Order: sequence, then C-alpha cells, then structure tokens
Amino acid sequence: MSTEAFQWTKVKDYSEIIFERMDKIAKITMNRPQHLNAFTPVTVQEMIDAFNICRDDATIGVIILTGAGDKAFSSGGDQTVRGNGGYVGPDHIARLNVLDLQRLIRVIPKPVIAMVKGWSVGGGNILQLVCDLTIAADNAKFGQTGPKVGSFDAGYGSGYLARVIGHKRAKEVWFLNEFYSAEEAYNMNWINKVVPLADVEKVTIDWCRTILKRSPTAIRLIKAAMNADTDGLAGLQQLGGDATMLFYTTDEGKEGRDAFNEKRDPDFDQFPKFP
Ligand code: S0N
Repeated sequence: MSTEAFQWTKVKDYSEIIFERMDKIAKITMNRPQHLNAFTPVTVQEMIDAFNICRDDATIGVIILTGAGDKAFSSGGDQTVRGNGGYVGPDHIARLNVLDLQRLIRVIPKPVIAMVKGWSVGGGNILQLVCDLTIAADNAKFGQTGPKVGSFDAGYGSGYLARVIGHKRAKEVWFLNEFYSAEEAYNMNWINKVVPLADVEKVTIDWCRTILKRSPTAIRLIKAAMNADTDGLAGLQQLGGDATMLFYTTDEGKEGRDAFNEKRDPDFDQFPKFP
C-alpha cells in the first residue's frame, strides 16, 4: 500500500472541477462525487478551460484526468440536466459540449492519462477511452448505459472503441450494457494497467514522471501519428501542423520568411536534399 502523500497546488478555482499541478504534472478532477462525478455543461466547460491552460503552459508536460473520491471516475452526462437536444446549463442552452472536450483531449499535444477509480460509465467512460493511457484501480467498473437511458455516442464512443477493443466486443458493450471489472477491461485491452486502489495515484504519477523524461517532441508526434490513423483528415491536419511547426524552426523555413520580409528572392539552394 502506498503511503506517499503528494503535494498538489491549486492552479485555478472552478465550481465543478479541481485543477491542480505538481511540478510538470497537471491534474484535472471532475468534482461532483455526490452524483458519481456525472458531468453538466459547466463541468465540461471548466474542463475545456483547464485543458486549454495545460495546452498553452509549456511547463506542463503531462495531464491526469480523474474523478473526486473513490467511487467514480464519472457516470457520464448528468441525467437531471438533460433537456431536449442536449444537457442544459445556467445559460439555458442545450449542449453536447463533451464532444468538444473529447476532441481537445485527442489534439492536445501532451499525454493525457485517465486515472480511474470506481464507476467509469456512459460519457464518462468515453472520456477515459479518448485519454492516451488509462490506469485503473482494482475497484473500477467500465460500461456504456446509453441504450438503457436513451442516449448513445456514435463517434469515438463507437468507432474508436471498436478500434481499441474490437468490433464484436464494442457491440457487446453497447448492446448489452453490462459492467466490466478492471481486470476484464484490462484483458480486453480497454485500459493499460490495474493496480490496488491505494496505489493508483502513486503508479499514475510514476508513469507521468517516466514520460516526462522522454522527448516531448517524439511523444507529440507519436500521439499525432496515431490520431492521424484514426481521425482521418482532421488527424492528418494535426500531424501536418506539427510538421509545419518543426519546419518553422529550421533555417530553410526561416529563409523563406526572411527573404519575403527583406524583399529578396529566397536562396533555398543552400539546403540539402536528403534521400
Ligand atoms: C453508475 C451506476 C451504475 C452506479 O450505481 P450505484 O452505485 O447504485 O449508485 P447510484 O445510487 O445509482 O448513484 C449515486 C447517486 O448518483 C446519481 N447519479 C449517478 N449517475 C448519474 C448521472 N449520470 N446523472 C445524474 N445523476 C447520477 C444517482 O442518481 C444517485 O443520486 P441519489 O443518491 O440522489 O439518488 C448508476 O448510478 C447509473 O447507472 N448511473 C447512470 C449512468 C448513465 O446512464 N449515464 C449517462 C449515459 N449517457 C451519457 O453519458 C451521454 C453523454 C453525452 O453527453 C454524449 C452525447 C452524445 C455523444 C456523446 C456523448 C458522450 O458523452 O460520450
């Protein structure tokens, strides 16, 4: 059992999430434990804001997404604020803004690790699915309830789930709406690791610290390349954007910019044509 106490520092105040960091590791916690961390449009908007802060902050290298307490990662969209056409927040607009959050987790060029304790259900389970890695406590349970409660995710929740666990298993998950233990989810390649509940934060932080020793650019490109394989043209745009970012740092890229600004012809002949 882990006895290590971690010293997290709050980054910003929110009403439905907790956003903390410890050195280069950020932690975003869905904080509605009385509702098993079901998310409202406000919870999602706050997560989007926190993830964007992580994206822009060059001193953050890896992000943990988790739920408050030991009972749930998240039980999905909050059914009590589900209106017609989406989930309704204080602005009275019905939204499915969790889809924007899924995209953000996919495109943020830093590893996102889901740390799952307890229930990981519905849209909450899709959030752990779209994270790059998932470390689960041995009390975790995974499942999709959509067809029982009148909802479904025909995007990442279906197509990407099928890529991850296989089509037959993904259909089983969606058609039967049963719950799977952490051990079962691990055996389905749904998650990366199962550890005792008391150790889940320590192991997650160990993984973060290992990743932080690796080349951030190599990891960024690996994430973008795997997204490109599954995200079609949007994924290629991301991978292509990373190539452009790297090209801008080269003398060859700078020569084009400088020649334009200096009103002269660029001299690209000086640059090697690698095989
Ligand atoms: C998780 C379950 C099985 C746990 O059962 P258990 O342990 O018996 O606890 P409960 O007593 O049921 O729950 C404790 C309290 O928490 C409340 N609560 C639980 N889940 C929710 C929820 N989702 N919304 C609101 N409240 C919730 C309970 O009501 C209870 O409160 P009290 O004590 O006051 O009675 C069990 O709780 C369960 O089955 N929960 C519902 C799971 C569910 O159906 N979730 C929604 C599934 N759908 C989505 O998530 C869609 C999301 C979406 O926005 C979307 C839309 C389009 C495309 C994509 C998505 C996407 O997100 O991916």
